Amino acid sequence: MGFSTKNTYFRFGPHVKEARARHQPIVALETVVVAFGLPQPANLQVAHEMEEAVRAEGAVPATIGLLDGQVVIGLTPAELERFAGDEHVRKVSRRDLPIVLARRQIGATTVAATAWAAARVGIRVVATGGIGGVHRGAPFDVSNDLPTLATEPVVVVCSGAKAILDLQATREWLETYGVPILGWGTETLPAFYSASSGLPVDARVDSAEEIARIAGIHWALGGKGILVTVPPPAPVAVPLDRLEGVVREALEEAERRGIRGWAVTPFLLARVAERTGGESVQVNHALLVENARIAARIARALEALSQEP
Ligand code: PSU
Ligand code: MN
Repeated sequence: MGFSTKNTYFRFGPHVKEARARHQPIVALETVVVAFGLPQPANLQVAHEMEEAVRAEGAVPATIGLLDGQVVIGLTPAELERFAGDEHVRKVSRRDLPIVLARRQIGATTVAATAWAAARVGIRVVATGGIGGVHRGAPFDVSNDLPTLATEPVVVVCSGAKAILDLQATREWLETYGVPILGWGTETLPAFYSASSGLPVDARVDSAEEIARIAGIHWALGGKGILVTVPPPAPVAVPLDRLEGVVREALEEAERRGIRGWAVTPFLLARVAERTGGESVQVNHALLVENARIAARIARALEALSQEP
């Protein structure tokens, strides 16, 4: 027997099926942030608000997750709810895909697994909060989000990499693998909770149309991922040094408790949320919705560009 490449491993939600038939712009959204990145009940609320933000900009949201042995592209509201409160949900990065599919478990997709799935079905834009990256003090711990950006032709809209990471090393990694980093109305890389890390982006961009043009050329030249970084909304953003103490304490605690692998990021986010009395959750919430909105505008601009003669 051969291993068939005929794809029975994907299933489209009804709204995404319709959007594809009508050539409407689509934005892929991840589910790890719902299952592991935010506390209840904010998680489900944010997931809905992200979908609404995409719709308000004239695009269609495709929230992605694994159910019953398939990658679902466009979870229904009832399906999405399962990701917000089921203790059996697994965090799925690319290495976990075949395992969770074979076992027909419920799996929330990271940025890596979401971007990978999006690329398989021709969706070119993904929105998230902060991507994974190179961990501080553990340069061998590199999120699969980075190599996925190096191999999949997608625009990932985020507020930089999470502040718990080594941002300079993350930036260098992306440079090595040819991933352009664009700043939405900014010259410097945002730092998730904060407007700026002080590190430069590769180019400041001020419109979705310009991003679409850059992406179109990148792909025509054989390039793959592009990172669009959006500063967190000003009213909720916190100064860079404000949360640094809390982040350091959380990192030390993770080390002391021997937290490793996939569990590191959810642990750190939860600790920072606790120690800031929910302030970090408020910023995370606002930036996720904003990033979804901008991703929708980029998806629309890409769709318009693809229709040019
Ligand atoms: N953005 C957020 N919160 C999150 C994430 C992104 O605002 O929790 C998730 C994404 O799914 C991303 C993952 O892929 O964190 C990174 O995890 P790791 O460092 O284990 O690769
Ligand atoms: Mn890791």
